[in-house]
Amino acid sequence: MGSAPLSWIELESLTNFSIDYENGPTNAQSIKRLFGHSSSDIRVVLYRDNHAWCPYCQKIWLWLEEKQIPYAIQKVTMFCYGEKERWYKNVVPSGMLPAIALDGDIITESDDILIALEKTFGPLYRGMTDGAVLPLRKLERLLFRAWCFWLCYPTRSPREDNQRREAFVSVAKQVEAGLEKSLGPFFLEEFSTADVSITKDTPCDRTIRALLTGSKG
Ligand SMILES: N[C@@H](CCC(=O)N[C@@H](CS)C(=O)NCC(=O)O)C(=O)O
Repeated sequence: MGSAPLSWIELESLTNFSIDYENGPTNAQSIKRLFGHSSSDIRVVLYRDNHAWCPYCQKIWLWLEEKQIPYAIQKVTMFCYGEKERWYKNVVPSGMLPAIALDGDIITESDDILIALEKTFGPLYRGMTDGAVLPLRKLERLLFRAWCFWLCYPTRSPREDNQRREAFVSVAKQVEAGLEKSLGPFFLEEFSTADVSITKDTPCDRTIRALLTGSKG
């Protein structure tokens, strides 16, 4: 004999969510992160996408979390989900994400944002212009271009498709070799800006699916 599925209210009563959005583990629903500081210590506002998947926003998110810089979050609609909020267009006319307000100054472009944050709060182990980080940032650009060229643009033939796939695999191998060079789990001795930059490219489940199934979906 089957039993009726539980209602949402019944399910909720079985959960014990006591999430500390401000001081607990990172959470995409947070609108303020304090890391034990008080709200008056907040100097940064991060403007990010509602659904927390914009990889460039993730880059800044990760950096702020790793550095434990208190910050506030304002969520913005991406064009693919609907109209961009008018208030955000007043802040950033292009509507592009991410952006930050740092002591009230608006900064866009994820690399420029990280450079500005580093100037104010210091680098995340090794900074954006560090000699060890620069080649890894270049590698990230190659990786991004390779998967995007393979998966975001139509190909004229299976052969061309295969060439792009192989080009991606070749860059992915360079990334793997970069990781293998270090003794630990990060690109350099400690978690750094290099990891933040390259991590931005990893949540691409579409790439993984395409590699595993051979279909671009
Ligand atoms: N070069 C920019 C690229 C940022 C970017 O492409 N952002 C996309 C989201 S991933 C965006 O804002 N698109 C507008 C939208 O979807 O609303 C950066 O590094 O910040």
